[in-house]
Amino acid sequence: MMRQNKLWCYALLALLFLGCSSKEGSNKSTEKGNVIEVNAGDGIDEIVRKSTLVVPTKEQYEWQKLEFIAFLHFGPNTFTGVEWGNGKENPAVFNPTAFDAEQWISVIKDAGMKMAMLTAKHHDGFCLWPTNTTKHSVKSSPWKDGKGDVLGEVVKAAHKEDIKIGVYLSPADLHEIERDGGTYGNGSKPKMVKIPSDPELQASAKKVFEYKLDDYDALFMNQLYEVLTQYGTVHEVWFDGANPKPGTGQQYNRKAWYDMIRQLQPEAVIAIKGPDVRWCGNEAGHTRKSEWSVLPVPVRPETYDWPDKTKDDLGSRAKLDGAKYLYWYPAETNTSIRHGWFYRDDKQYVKTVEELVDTWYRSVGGNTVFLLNLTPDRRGLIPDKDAARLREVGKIIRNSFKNNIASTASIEASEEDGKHTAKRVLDGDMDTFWKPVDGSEKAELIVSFGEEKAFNRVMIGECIQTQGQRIEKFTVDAWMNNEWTEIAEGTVVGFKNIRRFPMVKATKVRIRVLESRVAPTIAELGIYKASEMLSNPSIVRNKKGFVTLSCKTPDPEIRYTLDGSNPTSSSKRYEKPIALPKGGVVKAVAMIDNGKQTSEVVEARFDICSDKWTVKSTTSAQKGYGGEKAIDGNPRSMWHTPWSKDAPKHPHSIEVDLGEKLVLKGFSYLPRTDSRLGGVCKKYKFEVSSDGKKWQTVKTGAFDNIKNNPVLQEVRFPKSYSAQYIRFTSITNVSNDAYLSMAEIGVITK
Ligand code: FUL
Repeated sequence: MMRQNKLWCYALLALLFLGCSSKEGSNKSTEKGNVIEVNAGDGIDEIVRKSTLVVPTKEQYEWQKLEFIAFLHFGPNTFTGVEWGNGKENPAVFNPTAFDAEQWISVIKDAGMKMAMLTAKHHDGFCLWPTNTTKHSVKSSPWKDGKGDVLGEVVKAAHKEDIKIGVYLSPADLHEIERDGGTYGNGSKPKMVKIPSDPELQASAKKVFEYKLDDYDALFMNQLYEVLTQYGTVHEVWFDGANPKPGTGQQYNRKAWYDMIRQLQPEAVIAIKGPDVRWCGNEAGHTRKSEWSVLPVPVRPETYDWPDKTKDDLGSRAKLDGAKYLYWYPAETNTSIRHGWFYRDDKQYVKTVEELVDTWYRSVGGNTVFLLNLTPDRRGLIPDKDAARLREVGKIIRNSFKNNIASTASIEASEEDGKHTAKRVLDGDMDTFWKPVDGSEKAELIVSFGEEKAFNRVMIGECIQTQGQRIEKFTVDAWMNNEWTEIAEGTVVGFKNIRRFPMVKATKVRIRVLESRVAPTIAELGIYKASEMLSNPSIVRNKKGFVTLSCKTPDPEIRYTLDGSNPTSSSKRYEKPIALPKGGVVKAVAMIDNGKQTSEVVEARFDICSDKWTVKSTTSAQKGYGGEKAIDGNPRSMWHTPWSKDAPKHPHSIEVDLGEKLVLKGFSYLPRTDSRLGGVCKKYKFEVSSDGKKWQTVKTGAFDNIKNNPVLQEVRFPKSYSAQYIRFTSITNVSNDAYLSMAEIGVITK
């Protein structure tokens, strides 16, 4: 009897609970927006449901559709060969000899890029347009007798070709730190300032703004005003978080910047240190396996300061749990075609077509916009080598995606919600979509060709503009030999997810959504036959100085040269490791089909090898991470100082005996190559000695931008030194803590 009573009680409670929750259910808001608040009592299921209500703003969606856009780093650094100028450059250094913005735009267009974003002002403060705010601009340079306007010419050329314009305006301004009476961090009190401040501009202004600004902020906002009012429509404004000289006390009124941009250029997205577009978190072109556009943010976006988001997982269910606000904050993958953001010289590494296409697949096909940096040279042209590669990239991408073999196929779904039929996936319209009923988190689509088709790419896009981002896991299966075989798998989709796999032949393709939020949507599906590229050879040299050439494509013939010329089918055939202890240039090409199909010509430059070198001492080392790892020719191993609690602090030194007297023209430092920043050196001292006792300091300095872009650092001395011993001292690292790490140390003798 007791038991029965208890059961009744439970049943009653359950009914009450169901009643409450269904009542609650009917009250659930379905309002969409680019920010959705999470309520204190919301459980994870409700948060996940809410995350599907988060959609991009119109401007964010228009930006996402651009897919592939160009950065252009150009300025005094192009002529001085540094990554970060110091603000003290003489404007006379800026003097391109054959500047032609139309060449830039034609390369950008041929590469398939849709926007050109110019560094109108980099950290050195030099303005590439004739500003009224400072003398430090093109007006003071000999280029076109001070009458030139880089931004103006880029805009003119871009508009002719229907390329959109973005502007990068560095908030950090070293010229305003360094010049006498400079405004940056001068301690001035913010006061109400009219923008534009110039009376003439005010007289013709459609609107005069007024904000509380200190001296530098006022100057900066006047610069912003000029670029936003004198050059037509701007579609992206890029605010860099980097600052070569932090600690001046300069504060920014970012809210005022954003407010003015919204009013002057309502179509523009505000990127990086801003609310619309997120930095992907690195400058190397690394992409996440799962790139979410819906992220938790801890405060209302209006009060957020947009810190860099570098973690791998930014938006999984685990990250949403406990969120305060859910926000549409899509990622932009930014990386440079060369090592470094500015043109340096002809020896500077230029990424291959293979590398660029691969990054395109991972970024555009991984739910981000690909912002690829181009480096106009001292002539004022995109270097020929880079231009040719970019044009090839455009050709490959266009050819690969010109024919969607699914467009004439038939399609059926495991389930439809009545309105959003499977057919919509193949109607070529990103605004229509297929969707099963809410609650069906798993569902599948089957595309039938009616005959066997060959293909190696599948592209899926969600209808993010109205349905947000929902898919968490899916597979692509092909119907071959009367059964389904899984040919690819993926995690999140968002605007676009492209899967690459070896060519298959099948009559049907199945997309199985295995996990999703509420219910998946698919706006478009594309199936393509892309021509496969022959892999480029890789060129690796060991400590002993032997160079090995290899290729991922099976059984290619590899031909190479050592005299700097481009290898052809009659060049020397690679058979065994090549001895190159003194260094040199190796150029190689892979060929199949008797030379009918060839890879790109790739090249590697080596200096003297470390075979004769020995480490004399290091100030300290973690067990297993000794100094010898810094000269072992293996970029994956490293010297690392101890990471115990009471670890020795900076400075840290390594002394190397080169085993012979050499004429040294410089040195190189390769930071750790595992994508981590622990112990990466920032400030250094480099000394040489002929006997290992008496030392001479030949260079002290800092590796500019190494934190964001930890690639090989090559430092040339103003003159040569003859020495047998070298000592490298790390004075600080990028995080200002105790550690130092070093993948390789090298010398420059060429
Ligand atoms: C970084 C800057 O410091 C680099 O010089 C470059 O402009 C890159 C895009 O952003 O933070």
